[in-house]
Amino acid sequence: MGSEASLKKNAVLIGVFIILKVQAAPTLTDDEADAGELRDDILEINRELKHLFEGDIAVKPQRNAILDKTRRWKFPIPYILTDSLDLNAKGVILQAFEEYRLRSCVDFKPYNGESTYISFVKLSGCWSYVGDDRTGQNVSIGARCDTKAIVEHELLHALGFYHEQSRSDRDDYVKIWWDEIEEGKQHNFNKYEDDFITDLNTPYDYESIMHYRPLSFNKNESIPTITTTIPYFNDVIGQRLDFSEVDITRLNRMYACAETHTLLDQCTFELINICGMIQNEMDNADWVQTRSSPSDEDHTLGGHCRDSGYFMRFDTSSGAAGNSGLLESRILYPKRGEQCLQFFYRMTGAAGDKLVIWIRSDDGTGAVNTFKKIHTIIGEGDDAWKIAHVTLKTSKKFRYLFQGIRGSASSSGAILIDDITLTETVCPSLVWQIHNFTGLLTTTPLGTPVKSKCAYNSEGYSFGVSVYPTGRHSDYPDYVGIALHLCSGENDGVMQWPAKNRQATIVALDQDPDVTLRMSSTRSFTTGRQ
Ligand SMILES: *[C@@H]1O[C@H](CO)[C@@H](O)[C@H](O)[C@H]1NC(C)=O
Ligand SMILES: *[C@@H]1O[C@H](CO)[C@@H](O)[C@H](O)[C@H]1NC(C)=O
Ligand SMILES: *[C@@H]1O[C@H](CO)[C@@H](O)[C@H](O)[C@H]1NC(C)=O
Ligand SMILES: [Ca+2]
Ligand SMILES: [Ca+2]
Ligand SMILES: [Zn+2]
Repeated sequence: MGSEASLKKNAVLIGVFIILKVQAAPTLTDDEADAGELRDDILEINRELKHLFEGDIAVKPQRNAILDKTRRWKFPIPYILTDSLDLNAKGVILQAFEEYRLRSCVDFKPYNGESTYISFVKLSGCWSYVGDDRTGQNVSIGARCDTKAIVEHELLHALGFYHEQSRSDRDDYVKIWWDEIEEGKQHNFNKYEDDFITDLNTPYDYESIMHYRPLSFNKNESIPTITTTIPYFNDVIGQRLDFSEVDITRLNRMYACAETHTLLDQCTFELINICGMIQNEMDNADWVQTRSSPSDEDHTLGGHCRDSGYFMRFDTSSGAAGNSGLLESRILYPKRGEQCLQFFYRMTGAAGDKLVIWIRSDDGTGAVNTFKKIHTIIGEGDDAWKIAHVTLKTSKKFRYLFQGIRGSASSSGAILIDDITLTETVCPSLVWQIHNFTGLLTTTPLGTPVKSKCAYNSEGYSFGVSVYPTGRHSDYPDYVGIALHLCSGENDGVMQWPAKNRQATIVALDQDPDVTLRMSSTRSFTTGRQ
């Protein structure tokens, strides 16, 4: 996907989906949530620190990290989360590890006496060394550095990467305004020649999580020190959502990654082999790979391209009530005991058509034959593309299955599925899809929330999310506000109050069908300590 397209898609979808993952329990009502991109970036946080190079690199680079193979890590990398860290920092470090495991072969494990390791400490600012020092090294996650994206950035330094604008060919892509740089800070804009670093045969990447922002080390708070040759990217450089596509390509090239740790399967149904899925032959109907039409658009392309975009369709307009068709995935081999199956579906028939998710797993003899019903979705007759997250818990080889069932003899439509992702990660506790967000933006006054339904986290606390489409304060009119609140739930008499030391993570989900390319906006916070 072109970088411009992917960022546009991302921007359009922020606020459309709110996924809330409460690993323990939610915060109290009206806690001031983090102000999104208003948050300072690494360089502002590190402003007073004198011992750093390029803003957040701990030692002046004298040896080349990116070309010197002795400075590459062996996986898994042993890590220590020291007691100095804030609770929220510990949580986001673990989340950053999971993003690496989803997209690459990089892996981490708790330290157990190894000679080389990463120790996460809360010192002043956010910084790292470049490459493996082979003696054990610190990564600082100081005050205000506790976001997933900042941890991802510092870990890319530790893995051997410099900032994007220090590439040897950077002058073809960005202009450095030397006169606008604060006195004595010019060395932060050094570039390295190609005998020192390699671009791993990738183009200059304005979207990189390793790029400076326009106002880095500036004298005058409104005048940039770095601007882009293609003006569009002035608003893009310095993004701190997640890895870019090129960041991932480079990481996987440098470490010769052949596979990722937690991605089991994904399918957009664009190819005729339908990702190796098969039709069950014991039932009385089949799913059909179907091309988008103006009346039935697929989810991947959303009807933007003619004669392309495919999805799977189960017809519910004919046959007897109860007719069913099973679509089965290929055989998959899980490594963890828990998976999250995410997919988009649309039910255009009468209310009552059913979409049932099954797994079929190893029966003990090596044959994948033991069926287990996991989740049933009943059509509401409302015709919209919806997202589903279904938790599977299997540690044996298995297939996942979609069963379409015609609900009644009067049904007249179809069940469609598209953009499936199966990862060995934990599903969010609450997923909220806000339809027609554009409409809400025009009709909701400032300071007015839209509220989600309440949901339970894994412990039993009940909570919900409020979204302020036009913001919470007139000071920040261009921002969407998001807040978490507790709901009264059936476990209230049993739960402990107040709910302290819990972390909540709110994600505005990028819907790129390739989960490894998603650049969602993510914020985490923890409830107060005693
Ligand atoms: C890491 O930081 C700790 C705490 O400041 C310090 O005692 C230790 O020497 C540092 N280790 C290295 C390798 O710099
Ligand atoms: C910053 O730049 C603006 C616009 O050129 C100018 O009006 C202002 O005086 C400058 N501020 C400082 C502190 O130099
Ligand atoms: C979205 O909401 C606006 C304002 O309420 C309304 O005018 C518009 O028709 C809605 N669009 C869709 C597709 O529902
Ligand atoms: Ca598709
Ligand atoms: Ca069949
Ligand atoms: Zn950096």
